[in-house]
Amino acid sequence: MAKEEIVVPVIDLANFPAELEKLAAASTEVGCFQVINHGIPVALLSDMKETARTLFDFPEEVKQRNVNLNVIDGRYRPRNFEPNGKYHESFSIYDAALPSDVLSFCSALDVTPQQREINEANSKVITDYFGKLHGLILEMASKVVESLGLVGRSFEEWSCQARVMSYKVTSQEDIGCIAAPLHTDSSFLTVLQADECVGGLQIIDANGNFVDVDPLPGAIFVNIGDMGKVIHQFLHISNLSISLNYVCINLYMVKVWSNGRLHTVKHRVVCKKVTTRFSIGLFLLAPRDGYIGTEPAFIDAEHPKLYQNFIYNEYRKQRNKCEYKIGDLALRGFKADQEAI
Ligand SMILES: O=C(O)CCC(=O)C(=O)O
Repeated sequence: MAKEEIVVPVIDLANFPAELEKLAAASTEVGCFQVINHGIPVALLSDMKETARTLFDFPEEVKQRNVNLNVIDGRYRPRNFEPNGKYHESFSIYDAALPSDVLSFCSALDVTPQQREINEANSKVITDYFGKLHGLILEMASKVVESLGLVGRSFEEWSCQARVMSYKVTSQEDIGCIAAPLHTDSSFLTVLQADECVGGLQIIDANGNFVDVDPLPGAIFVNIGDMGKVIHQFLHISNLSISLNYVCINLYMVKVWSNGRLHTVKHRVVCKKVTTRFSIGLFLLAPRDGYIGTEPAFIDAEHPKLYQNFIYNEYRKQRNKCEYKIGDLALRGFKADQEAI
């Protein structure tokens, strides 16, 4: 495929079920897509970006108060936190699916009366925003699974981590440098408001080429993460073992039966402009009890279990030990034919 071709599909959320087949192709072959008509008001997207700007302007000691102890990497990361992290700074909210946790994130940053005043306005935007983004991630996860033939699956009980990110590029010499190294996400699914004014997000396409994701104004970028790879296995569906909507079987079973698997996309961020770039991501991580497993109903002789059941945080620990945050490396120790690490 030539580099000029559009490789990141656009999914119109107002056009379902007609888009299901396109969604299946995007999720199994490309591993990402941009979603339009997602229902999050454009004004809220730009308010959230402005709010992000004010959060990063807070003094360092205030930003350091952002700590979530119950998830690995659940805290504010200053620039240079990681060896390649010269440009990158981020806040974390866990569990951003819960309005109470989102509010705790906001109040943790109230230190001075002035910050409290700023945060009152910020809190409203942040809680509205993550309420809507959570609704979208649930809808997209269900639709991705439905596109492969499994109808009515809910991800309501899954925890989510949010990251509010900034990449500060101050010199022309930095253009072309890596702002976030190549990685896969530790989530099942990620929804991301990328900075449409700056760009810089790149994915690896089927031919191993880096391709720019040019954000469409107002669109949300969605990508499949490592847990999608593990859980894809429950999508190898036996028509004997579950009851499926018959229309879905007809339309999508061929894909599921032949080479149906979610594709975990590798991506990175490069410096494009001398400015500060903001992006906001929500990561659908794992069921709240922390266990990731393959549903027994979907394992059969032709589709043996690829991964052991494991605890999500154990996988995150392994991932942190890997020099490159690429899922295949972190998941090695969880293959079904191996002893757990
Ligand atoms: O900032 C971006 O556009 C991408 C962020 C990213 O790759 C991530 O959070 O996994």
